[in-house]
Amino acid sequence: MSEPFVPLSFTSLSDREMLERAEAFYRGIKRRRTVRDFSTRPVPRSIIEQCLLAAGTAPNGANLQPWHFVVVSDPEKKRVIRLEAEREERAFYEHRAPDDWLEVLAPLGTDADKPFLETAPYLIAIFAQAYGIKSDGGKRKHYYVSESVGIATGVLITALHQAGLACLTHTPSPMNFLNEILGRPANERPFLLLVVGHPAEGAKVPNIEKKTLDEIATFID
Ligand code: IYR
Repeated sequence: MSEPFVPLSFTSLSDREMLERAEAFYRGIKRRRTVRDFSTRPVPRSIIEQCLLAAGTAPNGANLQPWHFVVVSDPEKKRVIRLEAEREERAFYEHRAPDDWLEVLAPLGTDADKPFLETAPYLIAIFAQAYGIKSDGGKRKHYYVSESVGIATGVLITALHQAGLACLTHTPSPMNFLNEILGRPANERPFLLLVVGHPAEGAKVPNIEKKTLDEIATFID
């Protein structure tokens, strides 16, 4: 039986070093942009594997790690996903989306056409496990599933950016079609479809701003 507790492996840094690292990280992460135009340039699978390992370190409810990542590079599967996603998106843009939603989407220039679902080398379908399956086939309750999978997804996006890749958080809604296409069980619900690759030559992104620190944070001293 392994020890229930082991010493924490932690490196304490000086205040100056911490600030330098925090600034350097912000300089890097603020260059991340959601990309919608992808190149067909291939990406070695080993890079995706490392980023997924990073995602799998995310803090989560009771360490039950309620996520599953399906990495799709097969062109035929990507084509089927595109067809299904575009069907849902057409319904969204043509009649499901309320006007106020379409209004805030307008500056982003999105529409129902999703060619990137075939162009980009990888689609990572992220599934949230509403409950687990025990070895005897019974259900195991999972805790803080959305929070856990959301955090893991954030780590994955950050890892991909750090590795030099671009991604798009795509949320066709509803996206239950992913369970069937990808053969995932009933305890898993699709959380997000991450489109991953290199940006297309000359790709453009919306000219939008992030909120200031004052707008996003309050300090109570
Ligand atoms: N899922 C649609 C619409 C969409 C919704 C939001 I909120 C966005 O930030 C972007 C798009 C689509 O992918 O086009």
